[in-house]
Amino acid sequence: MTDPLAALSAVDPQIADVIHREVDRQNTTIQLIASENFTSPAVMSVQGSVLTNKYSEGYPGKRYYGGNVVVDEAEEMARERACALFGAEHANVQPHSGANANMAAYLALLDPGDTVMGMRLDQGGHLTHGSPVNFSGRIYRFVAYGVDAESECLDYDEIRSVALAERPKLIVAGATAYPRTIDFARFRAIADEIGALLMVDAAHIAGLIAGGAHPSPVPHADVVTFTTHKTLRGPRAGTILCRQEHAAAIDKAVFPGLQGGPLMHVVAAKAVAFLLAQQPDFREYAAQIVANSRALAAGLADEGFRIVSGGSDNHLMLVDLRPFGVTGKVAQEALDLAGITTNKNAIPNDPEKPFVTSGLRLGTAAVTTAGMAEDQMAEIAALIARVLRAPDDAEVRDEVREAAARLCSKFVPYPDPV
Ligand code: DSN
Repeated sequence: MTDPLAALSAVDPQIADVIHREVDRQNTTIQLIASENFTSPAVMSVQGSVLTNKYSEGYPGKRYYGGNVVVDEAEEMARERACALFGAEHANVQPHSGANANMAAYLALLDPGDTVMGMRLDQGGHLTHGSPVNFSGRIYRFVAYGVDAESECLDYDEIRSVALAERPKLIVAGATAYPRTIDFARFRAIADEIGALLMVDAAHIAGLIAGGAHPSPVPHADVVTFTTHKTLRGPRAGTILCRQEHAAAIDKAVFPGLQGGPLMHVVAAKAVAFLLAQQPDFREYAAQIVANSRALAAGLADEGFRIVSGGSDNHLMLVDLRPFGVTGKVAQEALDLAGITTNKNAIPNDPEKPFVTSGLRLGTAAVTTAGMAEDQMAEIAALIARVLRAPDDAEVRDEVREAAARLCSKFVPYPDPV
């Protein structure tokens, strides 16, 4: 087969080599980062197309440049497919990322200094949900909610108490490290009680929602933001869904409020991802992600790890490493050397610093795309335990790396050159 990077190799062999080696890394090591996935060759071909050349500031039919008649169709398709997939009234498919989508939503709905309620970063939220080092925490007055100390699940009575005391203009639901189902109807009821708007950051679970494996926030939220590259398996980017009453404000916030020209090659790739997520096999995929997450969590619990909140209802779990006497940092580094890619993550009320942590966050979206199922999750749990019982043992790490490569050779995400 011809090497699709042959032209690149002739111009820039160093970057071609980086791509070859990264394909090899993704094909031969186990990918368990909860926010990652293996996007399809179809999506990647659109991202590498001539659509990258087009300047399209504005929206379909109302652009600031000529020559948009063709790409307008791509953005219309992306908008229509996003609305159909999620049952939304309006979609803006231009945000370059999830952070941009959140920034645009705040710009549309809030004034600087307004009070907003979001989930604490160290208990599962996101930087853009009010961290003091992020624009969100600097421009708006964020108040935080977290998880219950005992159950490690969202405590809706406590969330309601904070909302009644603080009267935020906007409540942000959604998380980057929360392993349980989120009750969006409860959030709506709390928002309604104080006359607040409700925004859901569904970045992590967008694919589960599309595939019917997690309840949808769309009927309950004023605005839903998400990324398209996590469980949704599309290009690296963001999207905003909203009720019609917010459509004009959201569109104005994205452009000209926040971004210039949209990345039309990525907008078109989002259209492809939305189409693929409408297919029946995507529902099977979403259900298998959750089945795999439950199986991996159960396998790790059997090995002696403590699983935060006792399990997983979605694509991810948080693993408390303290029973093994290792930190998240040590575990991530040892597993990396053993061919298992993970990220250290704070667990609720973590005594360690954020760069060290006592936990790992593991997700099953990518391994499920590769075709792995429950049996492989049990195998992976055993490999992780083997490494973390002796994180400094190079021989163990080498043996596990070989075992991981053997496992991956049966589930290769990119068997053809990309
Ligand atoms: N970096 C993403 C994640 O890993 O969850 C959030 O932005």
